[in-house]
Amino acid sequence: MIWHLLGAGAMGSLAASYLQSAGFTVEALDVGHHEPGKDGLLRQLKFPGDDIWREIRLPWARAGVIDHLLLATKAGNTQEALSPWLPLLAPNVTLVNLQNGMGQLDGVGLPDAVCVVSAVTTSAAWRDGIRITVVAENITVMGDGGVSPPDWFASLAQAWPKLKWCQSIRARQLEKLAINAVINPLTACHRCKNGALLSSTYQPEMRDLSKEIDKVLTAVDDNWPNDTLARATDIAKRTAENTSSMLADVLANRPTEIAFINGWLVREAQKRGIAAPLNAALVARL
Ligand code: KPL
Repeated sequence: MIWHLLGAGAMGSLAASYLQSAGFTVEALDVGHHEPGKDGLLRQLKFPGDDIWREIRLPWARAGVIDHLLLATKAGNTQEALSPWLPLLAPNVTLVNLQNGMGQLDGVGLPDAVCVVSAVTTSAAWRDGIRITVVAENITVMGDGGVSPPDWFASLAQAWPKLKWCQSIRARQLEKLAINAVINPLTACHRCKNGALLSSTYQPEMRDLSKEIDKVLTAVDDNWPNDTLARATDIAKRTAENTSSMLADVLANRPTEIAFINGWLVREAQKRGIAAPLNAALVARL
């Protein structure tokens, strides 16, 4: 089985290393920024507690049908990155979506029989050139709405720490979205590491934003647990030393994923006639 990787950033490369450790072949799809003179991509990863860099090589994909795709581009690049590969996707391609945010696959032109497996992780890693520092290997859940996982999942779960199959994946996606909607924009606005949000300076802002997110998500999902502040606080603690992906984007002058995180919440709020001024302000600012 060949897995194709679209988006070899921090999380995509980390997932590729787990796939390789599980014995799968991983080939990279070019996203248009070909690293010159190379027949593939080189990545070096440092895991928590390690002081060595582990090297992985991802050859460029050979021509052929793509039947297993790991999508890990920035949410805003989804359409542009996927478009050239759409004609090569098998009608029943399995697409594991490891992106932040919601709504980015809407209308991109995937085959009708695509099986989308959503992956939700609170692991944290950041990339500097070819080097990826893995800050925390936390729980990752995957699911496609079905009770039992596909065949490949058991081998992957041997290599991917704390990977679980989850039937109620939509609830997990909303929980992750809520966490990202607090940590990412606040760290990006204040240019601080995730753990700094725990200081008393940022607590009132974190609390008010979490409350507004709970209000919107309660309208989206009757079973929303209303615990955004507690969850965001827990993840800020567990990933204290990480630079959030949104702050990394701001520092590198890249577009942020705000439209697919807080922007998604603002759109859901608008559909239901709910005010979400704090989220709207963050979208406007970032
Ligand atoms: O997902 C993240 C991100 O930065 O995008 C968290 C979990 C907040 C880790 O930084």
